[in-house]
Amino acid sequence: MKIRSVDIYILDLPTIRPHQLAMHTIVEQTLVVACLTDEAGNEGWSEVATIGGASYGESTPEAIKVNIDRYISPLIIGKEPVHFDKIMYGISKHVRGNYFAKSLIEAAMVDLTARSKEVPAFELFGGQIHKSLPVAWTLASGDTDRDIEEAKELLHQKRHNIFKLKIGKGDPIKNVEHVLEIKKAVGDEARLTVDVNQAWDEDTANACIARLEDGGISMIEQPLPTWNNEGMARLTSRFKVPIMADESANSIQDCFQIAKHRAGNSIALKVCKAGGMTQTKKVAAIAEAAGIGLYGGTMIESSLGTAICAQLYSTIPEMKFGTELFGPLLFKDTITVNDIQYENFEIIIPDGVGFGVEIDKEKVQHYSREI
Ligand code: MUC
Ligand code: MG
Repeated sequence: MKIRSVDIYILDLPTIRPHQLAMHTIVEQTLVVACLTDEAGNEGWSEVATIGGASYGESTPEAIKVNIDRYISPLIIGKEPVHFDKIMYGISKHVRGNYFAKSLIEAAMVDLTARSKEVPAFELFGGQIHKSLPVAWTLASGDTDRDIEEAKELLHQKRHNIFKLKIGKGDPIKNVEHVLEIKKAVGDEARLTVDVNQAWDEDTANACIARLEDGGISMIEQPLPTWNNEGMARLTSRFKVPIMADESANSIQDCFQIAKHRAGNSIALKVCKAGGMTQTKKVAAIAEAAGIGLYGGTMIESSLGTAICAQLYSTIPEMKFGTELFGPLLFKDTITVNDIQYENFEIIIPDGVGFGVEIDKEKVQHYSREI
């Protein structure tokens, strides 16, 4: 059944507490949601999330919407969504970059297709391998005592035993002390990682990672700016603690270069960064071939975006570092009728038809805003 229309919504969804990253503090997360309708009136829905307008990455919510409305929609109207890979190849010939926009459109075609076949979307990606995956929580309240309290409570609830600490804002030495204080408080009960979000130069990274490694921190995510693959390679060979590429690992070509130059020995997958589910599977193949460990990353999507990532990650054989698909738990509200389930430190992969979550159209309207 051919695609008849494409509707793109920008939503601001409030968080349960401020979420502080090196470059931006999230109090309202901006989501972009797509609805594709076919000629029979069937719908396919998808979501991507963005962080801090243009401060995290190049894809802003407004650019995603405008570029889809103007340049991508005309390339998919009248096409059969079941040909999503062929259609995306066609789009790549006319639209450069714009990975988040491409990811949003591909996922909506996947949802439409899976629903028409009455199967979960992971059936279109070779089948589900994992029924659940480990899930980290990000401690990012901006306050050490509050982070410790949060970690202890979540351990007690058996919701998370892997914590990622957002650092990189302010004095690097204070950042390290903050991390080590939390590590001391939670001890061996939890695994702690840090995400610097590109905030350090190489000298700072060398000094800080040495102390973090000694302190038992188990992963260092994107310590250097995206342009500094050579620096990332030097850190990777110097330290035993895994160095993870996140913002520097977007397209399949980026990931190939990272693998080739060992500019990181682990990669944070994010469906939106790679330009869609199909491309993310290709990133996973590059990593598998190069012996690079994979992590199921998030841009802090709500339930729909999280279901898309969860279903895709569930088809990848080796998710060495687990996932951080905690997004829905950071929001005050949801845009789907059913919630993602978390149990015993893991996310349960939704396995209903499509992405396994049903959109709540009233909520989409309620949280929508104009450009
Ligand atoms: C990022 O940089 O990884 C993921 C978890 C979180 O707290 O922020 C995001 C973005
Ligand atoms: Mg990151």
